[in-house]
Formats: sequence, structure tokens, C-alpha cells
Amino acid sequence: MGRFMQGEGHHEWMSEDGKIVIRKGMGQSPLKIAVVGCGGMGCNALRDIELPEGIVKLAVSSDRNDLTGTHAKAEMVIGEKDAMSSAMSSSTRYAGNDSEMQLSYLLKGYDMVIPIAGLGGNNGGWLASLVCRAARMSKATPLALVTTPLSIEGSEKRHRSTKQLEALRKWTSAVIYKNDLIFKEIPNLPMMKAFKVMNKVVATPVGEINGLGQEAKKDLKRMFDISHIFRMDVAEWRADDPVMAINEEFRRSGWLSLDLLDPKCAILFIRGFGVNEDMAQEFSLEFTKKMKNDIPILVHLDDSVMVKEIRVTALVGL
Ligand SMILES: Nc1nc2c(ncn2[C@@H]2O[C@H](COP(=O)(O)OP(=O)(O)OP(=O)(O)O)[C@@H](O)[C@H]2O)c(=O)[nH]1
Ligand SMILES: [Mg+2]
Repeated sequence: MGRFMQGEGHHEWMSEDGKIVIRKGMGQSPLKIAVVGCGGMGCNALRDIELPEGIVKLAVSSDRNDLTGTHAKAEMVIGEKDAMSSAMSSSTRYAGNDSEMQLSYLLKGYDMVIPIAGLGGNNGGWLASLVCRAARMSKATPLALVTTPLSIEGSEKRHRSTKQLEALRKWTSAVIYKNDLIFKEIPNLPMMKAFKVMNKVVATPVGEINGLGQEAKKDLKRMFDISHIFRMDVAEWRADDPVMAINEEFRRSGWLSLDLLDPKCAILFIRGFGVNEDMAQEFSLEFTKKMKNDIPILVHLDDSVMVKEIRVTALVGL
């Protein structure tokens, strides 16, 4: 049992204990989103993904060559020194350096700022911290989307990637994607092709968050306060019993590793013709069945699509 509320253009349902929140429909004013490509990988991602209209692309890198062809609305070359000083900063109230200050002016007026970076290199991984700090100065909510380097890239990159993530999680929540997993899923793909596929995967949350209304912001923030590290997977099903089938897929997913990890919260985006609150409740309960605790779950339902298959994107907070 729970509480049901209806607002303008959207409904909200909440379980009695407040642990499950289900939202359906879009609010009145959609969130304003900026996606910021950081460094080589982040700028590649800007080139590889198609973003819905209304989302603004920005590009930052220490290497000017990364910035070409991203079609970003604004570009900034930011030196490694500034990127590093932001990442290592201990103050949250003051800009770590001039680049951070300048970027925070560019980010004024956005609700969400989403940096994309490949951890392990010399600039993007640190720049993601700078972008998140600048976003916070502009009162935007940051969410970083980052990859971890391939195992074959060696221990130095892995080590730097760990350091960058340690810094980044001080300023934001981050969804982490292991580059290794794309080769597991599609072996024999040339590296550049695999990266292209991965870049589309990495950008998935942007499409899901796009179109959400202002009222969604506090729910998302609540989840980002609980977890600073998220994993993501997407599953689709077009036959009987999508609740069981999709949950089964998530349980086996190497992207989520639910069998190994101990989730603290989850954000679920459920899309499909005819999806409703009952289905979302059932899905959420099934999702937590094998978990140690009743974790808070935020569900966004979108039944405005005409497609038959049901598609669920799960962001699991660790
Ligand atoms: N998924 C994906 N990963 C990438 C891509 N390009 C690079 N990477 C990964 O990201 C890591 C960092 O690479 P870059 O983004 O090029 O590094 P950078 O931040 O520009 O730093 P430097 O080039 O060292 O100055 C690499 O070790 C790869 O694991 C890409 O297009 N897609
Ligand atoms: Mg580079």
C-alpha cells in the first residue's frame, strides 16, 4: 500500500515506508541539461552520440586536438595543472582556480551537468572533477559518466583511474563503466569500433534523464546523496512476464554484478507501451528480493512510447 499524488502533467506514488517512489509522466518545465565531454574519451563521446534537442554540449580538454569536430556550443582548453588542482582541492566553497571559475559561469542556469570522461589518462579523468566542482558552484547537480581503462592498458592507467575516481566521488555521484565489458559482450570488435559502441552505452543516462521535470531533481539528489558510485545496465523484453525476465537478466548482469555487490539504492527507468504503477511496484519488489536490505528505489515510468517491448535502465548505487 502507499500514497498516490497527482500533479500537473505527472503522477507520483510512494510506498508507505517511503522507500519506493514511482513517478510517471513529465512535469511542466523540463530539466536543463549540459553534457560536458572531458579529455580524449569525453570528446570522442560527444562525436559518437546523438543527443536530444535541447541538451547542450560543451567540450573541455588539456589537448586542443581533442576538441575538433565535437560540435560543442563552447570549448575550453584547460591545463592539466588546473584539472589536477581542482581534483585535489579540499575546499568546496571557493573555486580551485580560474578555469573552474570561468567554467562555472558557463554552467549557470543548468539543472544538471553531466561530464563524460575516460579515467586513466592524463587529463579527462581529472577534468571531470573540475567540471563537477564548477557545476556545484553554479547550483547545478552533477552526475559523472566515466569508463575505467582496459586491463590490457596496464597498471599505471589503472592506478591513475583509481586516484581520479577517489577525487571525483568527493564532488559527485558517478556511473562507472568498465571498458573491458564491451569486449566481453562483443568480442573480436576492433578497438575503435568497440569504443564507439561503449560511448553510446555510457551516454544512456543522459537520454533517460532528458525530459524529466524539475520535480524529479530532488528525488535524484536523494539517490546521489546515498551513493556516489553507480553501475548501469539496460534490458529489453517483448514477450510474457517482463518483470521476471528483466529482473533475471539484471541478476546475471556483469555490468551490475548484483551477486557480488551490496546495493544501497537504485534508480529505474521503465519505458514501454502500457507500463503502469502496479508493474513498477512489482518490478521493484522483485528487484530487491535477493538483496540484504530494502533499498530505496526511484522509478521513472514512461508509457508515452508506442513500442511493444519494455525497456528498463537500472542505475544501481553502491
Ligand atoms: N569507451 C571509450 N573509452 C576510451 C575512448 N578513448 C579512450 N578511452 C579510454 O579512456 C582512457 C583515457 O584516455 P583519454 O580520454 O584519451 O585520455 P585523456 O584524458 O585525454 O588524457 P591524455 O590523452 O593522457 O592526455 C583510455 O585509457 C581508454 O581506456 C573512447 O572513445 N571510448
Ligand atoms: Mg588525450
